[in-house]
Amino acid sequence: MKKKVWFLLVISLLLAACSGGPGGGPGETSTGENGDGGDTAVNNSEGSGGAEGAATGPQLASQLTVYNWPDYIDETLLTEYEEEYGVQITYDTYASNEDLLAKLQAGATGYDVIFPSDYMVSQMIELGLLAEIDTNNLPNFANVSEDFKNAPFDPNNRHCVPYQWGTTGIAYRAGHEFFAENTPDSWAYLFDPELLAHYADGGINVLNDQRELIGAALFYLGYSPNSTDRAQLEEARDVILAAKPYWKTFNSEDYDDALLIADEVVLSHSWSGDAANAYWSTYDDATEDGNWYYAIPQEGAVKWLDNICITAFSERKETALHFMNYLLDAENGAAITNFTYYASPNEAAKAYIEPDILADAGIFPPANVQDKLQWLFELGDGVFMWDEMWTAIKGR
Ligand code: SPD
Repeated sequence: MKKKVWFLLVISLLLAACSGGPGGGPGETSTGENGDGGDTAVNNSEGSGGAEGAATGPQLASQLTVYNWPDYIDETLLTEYEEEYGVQITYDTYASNEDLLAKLQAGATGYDVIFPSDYMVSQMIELGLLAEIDTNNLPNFANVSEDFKNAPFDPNNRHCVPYQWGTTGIAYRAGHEFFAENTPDSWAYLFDPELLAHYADGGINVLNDQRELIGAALFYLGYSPNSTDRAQLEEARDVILAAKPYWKTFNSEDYDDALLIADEVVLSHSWSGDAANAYWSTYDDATEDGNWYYAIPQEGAVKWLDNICITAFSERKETALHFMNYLLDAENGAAITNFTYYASPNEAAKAYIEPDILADAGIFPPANVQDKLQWLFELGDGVFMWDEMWTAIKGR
């Protein structure tokens, strides 16, 4: 199993000589940095990732700004794209869907390609933040599994295409004495103070993500993770506040690194790929085992799909579409999963995904686990109540 190298959270690849980054500060507008007036600025020959203009090749801009979750791409794909197509990529990262939305709403119009999750795609469509696409102009869209096309949050993929999917559960240090006897297969292991007292001194992390953390508390209480019932949300808030003194960190950006540091954390609310990375990064050929395991709680858990989308204000939509098609290439899709340890919705990529990853039930869960999973939906006006609960949780 290939070991991963962890990079800085925010990277900028081959910044244009005078570029100030993604041009995304509040109030800034994208005018095509460095005199790059957007698409049609550069003539490129069409390559394997070509999306349009079969006869003449696509007209690509000289730059593209990409805004993604941390540790969510094999960066060699970015440099290969830059070298092959002469497009310089500025790459930046965000920690949550809500951070992404806040950044765009604050006027960060410099981003071309973004990767929101399911429920956030619906929200962004309603807010007019996403460009429409025509998947007929994406030859590699044919690589995507039918199971992930035409999702309810984006009928007919009119705005986005699937990127990576996964689940949210509990990662735990297998060698810890308490977990030798007890499998944390319930959200109680994150929220019940009596249980927490057994291992809190080893360090517990929760995702710094309001839909995920309040959603987990709602599962624990037997409610829907999409609830907008005030009484249920207040109950979830109180469960979280009672458990909070036992938690060491609220971290969804680089907790995956913390899992690999001795004595840092023994249990973490975790996305499937980060737990799988911890397992495979500590895998010992002699024992044929890793130090971290992953459990999907019996009360149920979230299943999510992150998507590749183009912002409505992008001035390089043709280039963004070309990059989208490049990411949907079968071998490129496999390179992403082989790096991130998240599941790929790219059916054609499976031929190139490492067999250990394909066979890992924590990454590609079997049907009996899938039955326990639920999608998150957009909350409508209920989002204001969730924001209120989150402020109370983070503030106290
Ligand atoms: N390190 C990249 C993690 C991406 C996780 N996206 C999950 C969103 C679930 N709501």
